[in-house]
Amino acid sequence: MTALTDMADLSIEDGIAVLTINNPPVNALSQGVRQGIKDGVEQSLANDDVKAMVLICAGRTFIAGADITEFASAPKEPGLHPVLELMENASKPIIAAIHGTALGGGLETALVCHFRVSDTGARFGLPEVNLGLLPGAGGTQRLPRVVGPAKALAMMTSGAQIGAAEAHADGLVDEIVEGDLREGAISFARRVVADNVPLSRVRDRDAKLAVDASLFDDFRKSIARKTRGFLAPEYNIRCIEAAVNLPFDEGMAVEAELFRELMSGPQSRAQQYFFFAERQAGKVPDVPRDTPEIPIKKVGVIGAGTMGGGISMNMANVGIPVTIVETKQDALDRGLGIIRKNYENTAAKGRISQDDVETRCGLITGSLSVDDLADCDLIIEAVFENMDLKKDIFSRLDKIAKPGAILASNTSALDVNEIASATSRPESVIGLHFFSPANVMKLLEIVRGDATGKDVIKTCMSFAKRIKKVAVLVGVCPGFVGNRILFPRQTQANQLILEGAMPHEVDKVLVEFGMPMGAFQMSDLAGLDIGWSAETSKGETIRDRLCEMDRRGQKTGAGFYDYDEKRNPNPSPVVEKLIREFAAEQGKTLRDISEEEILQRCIYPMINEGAKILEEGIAIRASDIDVTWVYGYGWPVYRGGPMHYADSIGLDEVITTLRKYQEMTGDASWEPSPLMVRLAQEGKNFSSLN
Ligand code: 3H9
Repeated sequence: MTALTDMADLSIEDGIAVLTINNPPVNALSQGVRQGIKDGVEQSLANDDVKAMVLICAGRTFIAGADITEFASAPKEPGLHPVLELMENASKPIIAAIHGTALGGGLETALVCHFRVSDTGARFGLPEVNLGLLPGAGGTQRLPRVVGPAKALAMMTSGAQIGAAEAHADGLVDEIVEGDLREGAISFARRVVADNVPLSRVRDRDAKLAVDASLFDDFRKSIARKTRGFLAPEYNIRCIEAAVNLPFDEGMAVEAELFRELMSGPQSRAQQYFFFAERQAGKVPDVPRDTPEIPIKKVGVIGAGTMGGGISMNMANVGIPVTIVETKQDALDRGLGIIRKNYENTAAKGRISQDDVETRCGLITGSLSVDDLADCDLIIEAVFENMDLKKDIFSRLDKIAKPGAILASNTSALDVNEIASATSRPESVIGLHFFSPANVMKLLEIVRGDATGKDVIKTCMSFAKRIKKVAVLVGVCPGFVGNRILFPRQTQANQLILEGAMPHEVDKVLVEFGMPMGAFQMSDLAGLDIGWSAETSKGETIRDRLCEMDRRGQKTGAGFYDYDEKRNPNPSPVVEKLIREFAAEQGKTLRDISEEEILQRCIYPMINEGAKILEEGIAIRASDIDVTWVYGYGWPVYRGGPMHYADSIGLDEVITTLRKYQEMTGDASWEPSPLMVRLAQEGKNFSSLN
């Protein structure tokens, strides 16, 4: 065996050159890999003993793409394009042997090979769109030639992968190897040589490119809602159009041009940043990787309401038995009924089978007694936000839970330390804040109390992955990271409507910024009567008055908006009149407020709050705040998150704007956080803290 570089080696076995890539963890196409492939192919071509080449990877996967860490620096030779050209035009057959995932530049490398074999578990995809990019090494031109433009559109605009069987049926994989992949690939190569199989280049295949003229526009319409605001999906579509309408080399030129444009733009910068932010969030500096974990085999959930039900579905979805406890039989029946209905709806859409519905429902047991949770390894309390009630539940859990069981609260804002004080084992207590709907939203805010054990933290971080959530570890403060940042935005939105902007005008700005809904749509969805009571209401705020009019949000068909039968919000003349009268009572004169002011007044206080959270050590790093807001509240990932957004504007600019509004409103809460001021003075940004 000859080492080509420190990431690739070559061995020749009876006329077959085996080029092995070894660049853990995911065999990304780093400089040493590109160099290794180039040298390996050149040496094999020059060696008369070699009749064919196999390209294979060591470790857990085939090449998972370009090395994203190299994107920020100047390109290093050799570039990927000349290496792929060398391979595609080689006079001897090259066979890609694929296991794990062939993604992005990895799949593009496989597509210039003359043949592809894989093991049964291999997966294939072009996920560049998730980095705000498109496949820039010929993938946009080659994949449609193999799987057809319709499937290429679906794969490239979503980043979705296909499995080995589907890839084989599509002709992307020539043979699936049941046994040892290396042996199978070598024997495939020998057959190619023995049978003198002609070398086919994907670039020369045109048979699948004939499509209906309407394909592209229909497809655009079908993804418009999901991809609103994103540039990359449209750019991927344009490349596939070029593959269909132009000769190969001209299609490649379109790909190169659009790739360059995306790569140098802010969306891709934000999405690449976010890729690493998400992975960083899983790392807790003072909880080492080898910290022992508590095995979680059975989970208990207290409360069968919307949150408790959604939380329980997460467990059942991955095969973990769960017991839900309620106080009354009818509430329990209602909760279990809703869970079944949710699963039935998913099955009706074809996303799971009827058997899955039964299996999952079968994993969920209802009970009216907390005592039934005595054998659970993790118990999650999901009752309403009342400290006395929560403390009472935790003191009861303390008496019945087995030693070492994790006692978690799904509180969205209350003090986890105070909850823990109701037990004799605060080291076992932690916050697990799920976001509604809990079976859908990806974020899990894990709240670490002063006494929470490291094994409990480690277990919960791993458990989050098991139930397919992205976990962010935060400290205790009112609202933790997510809701604490939401509060000042809602405060400003409520101020703005007393100064002249109507709710739908505020919401329009936030939605155009990329949020899934505006501040008032969110309030209406949550219910305006949370924390409101008819007995004590004094009509002191717009919200009080709306609730007094029984406009309590979507559930009553009216709140800040009027809702039609399909729950579409419409600006309400009643609310507009109410706002005008209320402002007049308060002696306020309404004025025209620009969209720029609405945006800055809603978003900049969030940035400032994020800075305070960092200063207090409530979040470990700025990027954790961004992960929280992208996965918990739908902040547009193409803007990276509030802290990345601040960095992209520049902290000096953010501070100047905060001071401008401080002066205008006379409100001290606009005072820029000392941390942000210090960073700006040092010429640094939030990302320097990551
Ligand atoms: C591209 O190919 C452009 C070309 O079209 C054009 C070129 C001209 N680079 O996710 P994990 C790291 S764009 C560098 O936790 P898993 C990751 O940061 C690329 N590093 O593991 C992490 O590091 P750490 C298109 C990478 O098993 C570690 O590997 N390809 C890359 O859950 C483990 O990652 C993609 O977008 C990379 N490409 O999932 C695929 N990929 O341990 C991106 C990963 O220090 N990757 N790392 O935190 C993935 O989707 C997943 O990582 C994968 C494994 C499914 C492969």
